[in-house]
Amino acid sequence: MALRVDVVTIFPAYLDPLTLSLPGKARAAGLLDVEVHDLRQWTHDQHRTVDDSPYGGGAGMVMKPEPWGEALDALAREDTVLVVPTPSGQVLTQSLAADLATRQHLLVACGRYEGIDQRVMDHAATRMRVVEVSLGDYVLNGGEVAALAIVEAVARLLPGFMGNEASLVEESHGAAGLLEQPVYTKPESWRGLAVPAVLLSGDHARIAAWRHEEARRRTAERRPDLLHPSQVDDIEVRPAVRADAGEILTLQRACWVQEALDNDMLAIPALHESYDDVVAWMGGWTTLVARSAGRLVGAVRGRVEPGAEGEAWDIGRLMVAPDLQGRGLGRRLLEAIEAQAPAGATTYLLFTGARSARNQRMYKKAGYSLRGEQPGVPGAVLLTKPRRRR
Ligand code: JD8
Repeated sequence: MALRVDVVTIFPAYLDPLTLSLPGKARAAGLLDVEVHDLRQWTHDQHRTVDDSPYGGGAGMVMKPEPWGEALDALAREDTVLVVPTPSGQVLTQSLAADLATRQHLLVACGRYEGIDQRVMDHAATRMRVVEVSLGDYVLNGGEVAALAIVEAVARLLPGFMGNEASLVEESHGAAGLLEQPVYTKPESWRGLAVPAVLLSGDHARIAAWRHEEARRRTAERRPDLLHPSQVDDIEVRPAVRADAGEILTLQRACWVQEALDNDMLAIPALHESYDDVVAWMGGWTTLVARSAGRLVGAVRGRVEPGAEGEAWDIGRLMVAPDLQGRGLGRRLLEAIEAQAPAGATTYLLFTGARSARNQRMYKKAGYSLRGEQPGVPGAVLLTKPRRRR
């Protein structure tokens, strides 16, 4: 079902770009149906008047309610969302665009002068959802530019439009909420400037880790407001040392209580290990820890799976402090331990609770596939991922 968008303005030609490129393609693909209306068709005087002086005095003119009232009467439907660009609105975000992209009918009211008489929005709110939106903290002369941005931001999120929805996930403000990492294309060297070598390595795990780190670093530099404390620069991922053992034990107990309860597996080994047990296994595994502001907030281990001809990199004990879960640190640690795999490793494998839905979702997003019961660990499932090379 196409998204219907009606735009009302006193400058219809301003919206001509909606017939071009992206919105144009969405219209051609039957995903978007846009119509632009001249507000003056709902005036009845010789001068087709749409504005008058502001009550209470002051500079400029205000848009009259009557033409807008008639326009909304003519265009509104049962499922209409009235979108009103205004510098005093909520700032347009990817999540608002995604919300609007789920709607059936958007009616975009482009104001001019000092704005639209407030009673138009107040009256509309008695019969439809009204969303007052701002493009950002700067002043434009009208709502048309914002209308163009809103329709483009929404149109490209329409199911089936982008062709590969995957790219929507990776982009700025996408699921990870980070800015984009720098991008490069041929030639490998330009005016003495080279492409980062990792991008030519064919090692997809290292490339993914580099891109995530670049996206996170750029976001921390340019838009720290987009980052959750867990993503702020001060999180350092480094090889574990003996002195980390006590905190690893504490984190392990904290993380595996939830895992054991979720999977009714109170016998789970990680929950019953002692400090000495942790010290012991740190000697046999490559172990990474994440520290923030002097606190151990995450850890993970990896080793060559015994008996798999050195081809399997066994990943385990991926832990993120409960208060910091769900913010990408787990994914960051997973990419970091994957990058530690020796050259001969061709597969990553790990297991998690059969009922640990969130863990499994994260692993699948990272490219892992479910492989069924984990041998020898009832209630756990095995997941594997091929180590992709060019
Ligand atoms: C709608 C009239 C002009 C605004 C007096 C200048 C959005 N991010 C944004 N900045 N400005 C707008 C915007 C400006 C508009 C209208 C949107 C209708 N004006 C007015 C108040 C001050 N003039 C916007 N979205």
